[in-house]
Amino acid sequence: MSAADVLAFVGLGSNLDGPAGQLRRALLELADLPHTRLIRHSPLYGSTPLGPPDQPDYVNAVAMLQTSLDARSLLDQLLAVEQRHGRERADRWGPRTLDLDLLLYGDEQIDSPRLQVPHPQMHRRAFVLVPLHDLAPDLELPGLGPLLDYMPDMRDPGLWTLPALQDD
Ligand code: ROI
Repeated sequence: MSAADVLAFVGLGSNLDGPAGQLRRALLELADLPHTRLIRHSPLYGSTPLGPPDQPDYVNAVAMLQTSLDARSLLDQLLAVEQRHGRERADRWGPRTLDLDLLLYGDEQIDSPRLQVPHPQMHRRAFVLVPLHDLAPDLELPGLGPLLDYMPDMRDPGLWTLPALQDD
């Protein structure tokens, strides 16, 4: 990792059009981004929807990237991947084919209209916290403190693991 490289974490979510396949293809596309390496990703998890309950369950995961892109360029790349998966940003809380959230970008705190890092809701969402913990249990969330302080009650996290090579 060169001095210019940053570790970034991306949350993936889908609940439409073969969610597990959407995530697997998205992971391949993340591995292919310019100036970026996919270091590893969490298992895929099933999760109950946060928001309106009258939508399908989600599949969620988190990816760890090493990148020399700046945060905004990385965000642009993530939006382009979403677009290729037919993402329409219609309903803020509605179902989606692919959602890619830039969760963390090194130890930076960014608060601009287009980009907030750490992602403002991440520390409240089991479907982000649990896969992030799989990748980096000792992580510090910039401005928030240790990831471990936010881990959900694992007796009922609304989250379950999916078989590694499950077909949709
Ligand atoms: N709920 C779950 N379980 N997983 C998501 O990725 C997800 N994404 C969303 C909302 C609608 C908030 N609910 C979600 O954007």
